Amino acid sequence: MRSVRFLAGLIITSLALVGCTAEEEPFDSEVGLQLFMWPWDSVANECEFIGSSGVDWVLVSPAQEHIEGGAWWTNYQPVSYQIQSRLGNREQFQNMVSTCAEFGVDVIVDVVINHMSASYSGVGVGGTSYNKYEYPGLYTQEDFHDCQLTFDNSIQSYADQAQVQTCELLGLSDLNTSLPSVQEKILGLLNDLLSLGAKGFRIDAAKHISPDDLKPIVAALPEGTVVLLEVIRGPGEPIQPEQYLELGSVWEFDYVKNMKAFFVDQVIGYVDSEARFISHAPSEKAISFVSNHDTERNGQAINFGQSRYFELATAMMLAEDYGTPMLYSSYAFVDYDGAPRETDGLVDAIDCSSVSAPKEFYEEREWICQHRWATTLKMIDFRNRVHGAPVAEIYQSETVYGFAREGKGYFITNVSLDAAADVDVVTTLSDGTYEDLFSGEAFEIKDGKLTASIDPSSAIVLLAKN
Ligand code: ARE
Ligand code: CA
Repeated sequence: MRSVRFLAGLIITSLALVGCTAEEEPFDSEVGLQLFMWPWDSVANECEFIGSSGVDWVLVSPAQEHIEGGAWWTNYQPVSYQIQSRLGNREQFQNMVSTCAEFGVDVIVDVVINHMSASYSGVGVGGTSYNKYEYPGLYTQEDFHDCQLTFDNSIQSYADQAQVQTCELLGLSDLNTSLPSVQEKILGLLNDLLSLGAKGFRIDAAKHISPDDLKPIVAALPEGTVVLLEVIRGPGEPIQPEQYLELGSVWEFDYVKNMKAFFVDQVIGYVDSEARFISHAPSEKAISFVSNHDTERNGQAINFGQSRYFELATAMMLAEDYGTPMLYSSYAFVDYDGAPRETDGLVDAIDCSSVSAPKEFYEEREWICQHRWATTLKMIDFRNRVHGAPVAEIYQSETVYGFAREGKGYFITNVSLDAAADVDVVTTLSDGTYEDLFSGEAFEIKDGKLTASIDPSSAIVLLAKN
């Protein structure tokens, strides 16, 4: 019964949000969800649940026709601008977008516009015969950069801006994005996706496209198109996310690293709020996240195998007031290249309906369905309810980090693997009995303070009643 009432509450909350127009509800107050490698039909089926959980937008994997092959990353080697991939065809894409729109969920699509394939020749999944630098009806040799800055034309050093933006990333044929004719073709792809109902884009490898080249493309997009840029912050590099902020929002990769340092390595110093955010992109232009498809494979982030930490970090992200949080939902893998299960070159349908909590072990290719975890759903509700309340009363000691959302809510977590922690902390909440959103246990607030023992690897989250 309780859970039914809880869901009904969520539905009302999200309907209230859906009722707001983009002007009333700034992008920074919304919650996103990356559905990595989800086929269009499965996204469509999941969107009713996603909308009711309070998620406002989903980020889906690249939709362009790509090279054939078993690895997941073939989607990042386009061979044409047809909307035809292992995730579905054009009709399925359009159906996904319109179904999600019914439930108040916008679709943001990952677009690969810095490059085409690295693969030298073949036939794409939509039937296009291609050679590297020759993509029939779209691009030919002179549309590509020939950087001549390295022995193989591939990027060797991230310290050299010209290399990063005009040489080949991982050997991928690099479009000469400074050419108006190339910009026009890219714009053609983007407008096509918008015509199918997409709300905006993740610009893949944006770091590798000069902001000067992106500017005319972004400027030509209709008002209200969401532009999110992948510009990974690398220490000491000449290209930094800040150079792209006039074009849109950026993912803050240092946020991901800090979350891992805190939960996995238990380096508590990093989370100290102000010190941490000073070096981050400004909140209103930043996407905060616990992991994406790259960081979960390269060791920089908490990954699905550390599911309890993933759950706690996601909760902390939703409790904080930095950036636009993006949740992540993915599948288990053993090898870097491992793709989800497929039949005849199409990713199999996903069914998350039985998932409500993290598990300790996942089988290879099993869908994790992180966005279905009950604590995550409760934290989305928490985020909506504390909206606008400043962070206050930051508390930190050894393995514990806690903070209030002034008068509205309180979050505290203990990242220790094996030791409980006793705390006696100011919460800004009024006195009374509160139910912890994480454990369901009752906690007493007396003289504004929470006096409690926090279990290892757990959190206590309290929400003001009004
Ligand atoms: C695959 C193989 C490669 C092979 C290549 C060509 O793995 O071994 O050379 O094919 O045959 C994805 C996969 C890649 C895959 C590629 C093409 O992740 O493994 O290569 O698709 O199929 C940099 C970029 C950043 C990029 C990361 C991966 O700046 O933009 O590298 N991220 C995006 C996507 C990726 C995707 C691509 C771009 C390409 O999210 O999933 O690649 O479309 C420092 C720098 C960062 C740099 C990072 C890693 O931190 O600061 O800027 O990120 O190092 O090098
Ligand atoms: Ca480039």
